[in-house]
Amino acid sequence: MSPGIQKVEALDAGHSIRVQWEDGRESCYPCVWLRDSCQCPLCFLPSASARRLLLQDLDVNITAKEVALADRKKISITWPDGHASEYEAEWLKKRCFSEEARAEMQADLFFPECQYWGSDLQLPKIPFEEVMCSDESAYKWLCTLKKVGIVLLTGAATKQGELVKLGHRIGFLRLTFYGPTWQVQDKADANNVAYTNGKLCFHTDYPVLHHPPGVQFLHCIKQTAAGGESEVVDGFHVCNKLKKQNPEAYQILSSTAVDYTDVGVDYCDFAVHCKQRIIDIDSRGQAVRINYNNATRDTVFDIPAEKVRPFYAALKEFHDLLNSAEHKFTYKLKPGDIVTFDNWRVLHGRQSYPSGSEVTRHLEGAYADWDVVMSRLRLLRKRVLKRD
Ligand code: OGA
Ligand code: NM2
Ligand code: ZN
Ligand code: ZN
Repeated sequence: MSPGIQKVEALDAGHSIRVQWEDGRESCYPCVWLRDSCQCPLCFLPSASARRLLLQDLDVNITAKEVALADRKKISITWPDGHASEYEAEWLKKRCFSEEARAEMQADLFFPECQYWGSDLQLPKIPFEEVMCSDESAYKWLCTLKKVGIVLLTGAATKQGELVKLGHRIGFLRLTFYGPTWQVQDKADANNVAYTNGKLCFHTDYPVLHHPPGVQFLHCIKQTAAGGESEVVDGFHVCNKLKKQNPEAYQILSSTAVDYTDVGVDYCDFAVHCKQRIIDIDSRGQAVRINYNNATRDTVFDIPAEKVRPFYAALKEFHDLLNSAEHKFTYKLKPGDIVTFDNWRVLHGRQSYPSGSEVTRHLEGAYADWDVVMSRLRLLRKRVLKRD
């Protein structure tokens, strides 16, 4: 419950409204935003929770003609053309423009909490069946996936189809050229290095797509006796380390556009090309997405020759930090395990394993987009914590 409103007044020649709350705090709202955010049925379509008002009908220099307070829980504004708007205290409080209030709202929307880890990772585990039938467990799963970047679901059936069920649990899976789900096995004439028995160095999947899959699922159906161990590393944690230890390498990797390529046939034929910075950063220089798969990094390299060697030196620094004993966590999937991880943050790899005439190792894989996963996470929180 938000505090009631003590007083409301126009400010700044009618361009802003100041609200004084019962707890002594105050908030200021620009009139152009208030008019744009009118919740009346002409300006807002509640069934879509969307604005009906057209920007062409918004006067960006608008001022309030009259401001009134109704029973401390609501303010009303009359605009120069006679249009009237009402805003509830609670609605206004959430949208306060103060730095603290905005930070609180953003945290609520985007779950920014982040726990970095290294070789000391305590791999979070939840039974698959619980995630499938309990909202509390599904909420815990997705909260932890967002915060830690990796969660192991245990006890799934050892046959194909479990990831399709998991996809239905969140909403839907991400289709790619490798199919709705895909089979990681040692295959003849493999159309991807993942489909061999070879070692896979730390990578993120599918940097050749402009919007790489945000979340990855790998379901172990069969596991080889020798080799085939999994490795993971917290890419964001390593990026922080690299930035401190070698700012120049960090600068190069976060600014150089690397060419990626993937050409072949699977779900359908494909010829995919893309440019990505290996470390995508936000406006504060913080890593927000790692785009790195050495196998699909193109031999075409669109930078001046003199920048090539410094680039490789920077990449090697990153590679060495990723692979340091301090940072990497090694484990081995058991049949029935499903590892779920943040493919924008966590780099993964596997040890090689012996090849043979029979299939000794089989993982089913699938992708989901963060938008879909975050959507489910918000809905589960609302239900589990009984809040809006
Ligand atoms: C992949 C992959 C890991 C494994 O298929 O992209 O990383 O353990 N597989 O086989
Ligand atoms: N697979 C596992 O970037 C990549 O090529 C990742 C994708 C083949 C679907 C591998
Ligand atoms: Zn209106
Ligand atoms: Zn992979």
